[in-house]
Amino acid sequence: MPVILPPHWHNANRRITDRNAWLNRRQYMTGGAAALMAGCLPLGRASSTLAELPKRYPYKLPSVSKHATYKAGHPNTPVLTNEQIAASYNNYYEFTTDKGRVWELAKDFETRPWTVHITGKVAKPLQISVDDLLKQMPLEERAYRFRCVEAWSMVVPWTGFPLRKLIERAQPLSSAKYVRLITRNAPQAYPGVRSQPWYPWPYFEGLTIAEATHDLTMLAVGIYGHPLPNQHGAPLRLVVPWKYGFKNIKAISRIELVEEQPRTFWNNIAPAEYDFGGNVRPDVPHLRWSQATDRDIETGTRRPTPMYNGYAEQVASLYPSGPKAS
Ligand SMILES: Nc1nc2c(c(=O)[nH]1)N[C@H]1C(S)=C(S)[C@@H](COP(=O)(O)O)O[C@H]1N2
Ligand SMILES: [Mo]
Repeated sequence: MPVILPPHWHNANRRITDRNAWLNRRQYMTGGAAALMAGCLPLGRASSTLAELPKRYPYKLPSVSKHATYKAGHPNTPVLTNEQIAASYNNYYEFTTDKGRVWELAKDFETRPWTVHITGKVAKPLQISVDDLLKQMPLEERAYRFRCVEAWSMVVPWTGFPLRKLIERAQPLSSAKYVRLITRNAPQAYPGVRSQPWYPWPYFEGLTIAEATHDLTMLAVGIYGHPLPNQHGAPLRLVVPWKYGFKNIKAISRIELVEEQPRTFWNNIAPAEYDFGGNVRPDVPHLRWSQATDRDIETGTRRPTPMYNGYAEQVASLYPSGPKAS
């Protein structure tokens, strides 16, 4: 599979964490140090299952993170977050609202067979298996800062491809103005769907066609150089780094091109708190907390949240009338 080295602005402004160093740290952690380290993980549990995670991947994705020296890139993506910390602090309400437990509840979620449907205002509706996508799409790795509306953030290397490339294959009609994305409808596989029937499942999100076809917008199939673990949204999830985390829908099974602005899961539930755009705006507080800063999930350090999460240079052109209009 070809690996495309992304432009410098996709990347952290330091070396991506060396994978061997990461593995060595894990080996070291199997001793008495493991218990000590476990206490350091915010909400995470360094149980053997989580520590074993990488060994369970059936195959490897091309990764640049083990050998690439990333050039000085974005000032707001200083350090790559520790993989296990990112893998044990997740929002995925289909499993649970407890961020520290998603990884263990999601362990046995079946992601094969998995078909993605692209329908709606397209000349060529498409049904494609995730395995064919993996074979056919040119995969690349990009380190992005990720910012949840709850004011925490991390920096992780995603493997995937621009959503645009998949949309183009379906040949959108000129009437396609928005893209609607839907998580797999699988109540039997999702304990949180069964225990929280008041939510409008399955999870659904949306973007304008310009946002969906923007170069920064990715469909991710991997993280840290291997396939996505279930808690991160396997087998396929959206990554839009200038928007709040809730826009980054997981376990996508359907992509619809539509004429009208679609509803979204969180906008449906709490329209006063979550708008369709979901753009990172430090100047617009959430009804219940400030968005001016965010907390790095590994270091606990707070940074001032930049406009559009630091991607203003790339995305401001999407919002020519200014952020207020978006
Ligand atoms: N299907 C689905 N996708 C989802 C969510 C969810 O609950 N269900 N949570 C969102 C939120 S609020 C965040 S912050 C991110 C978290 O992604 P991560 O766990 O990979 O860090 O996933 C987003 N995608
Ligand atoms: Mo979030």
